[in-house]
Amino acid sequence: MEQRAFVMIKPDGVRRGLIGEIVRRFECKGLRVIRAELMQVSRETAQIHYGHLSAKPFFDELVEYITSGPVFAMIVEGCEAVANSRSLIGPTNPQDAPPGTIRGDYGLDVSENVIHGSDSADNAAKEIQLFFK
Ligand code: RTP
Repeated sequence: MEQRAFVMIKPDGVRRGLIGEIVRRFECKGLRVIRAELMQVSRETAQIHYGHLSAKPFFDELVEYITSGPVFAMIVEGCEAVANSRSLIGPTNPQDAPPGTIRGDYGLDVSENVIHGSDSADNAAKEIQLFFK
């Protein structure tokens, strides 16, 4: 099924110069990047995006991290774009992410895990609206 996903290279990924490598992986997989922007996430947007984690002890640190520098936000389109993006990205904790996944190859620690991808079609629609208005 054709679908859209929201994917965001987080500030650590942008700082480390991984935009090209990560976009290449999505394109090689067969997903199309139909919109992309290097943007600074506001604290307000970060708090909405991570609202489901507001009770967690690491919430303030998470907002600091995601607003610490520009992110590369993308809309990715193609067959089962949500599930296929998640499989390219790998599990949340890079320690659990197998080599060959983006987090497995480029991340070390759960607090800076390089990239975000929507976990459902509903959240994809909400995130696209939030980040691209
Ligand atoms: P994301 O939304 O970024 O794709 O991550 P996810 O669905 O794989 O994981 P989620 O549970 O929604 O967590 C969102 C982000 O919070 C940070 N985190 N830090 N310090 C910690 O224990 C911890 N746990 C999660 C990560 O940046 C994670 O991607």
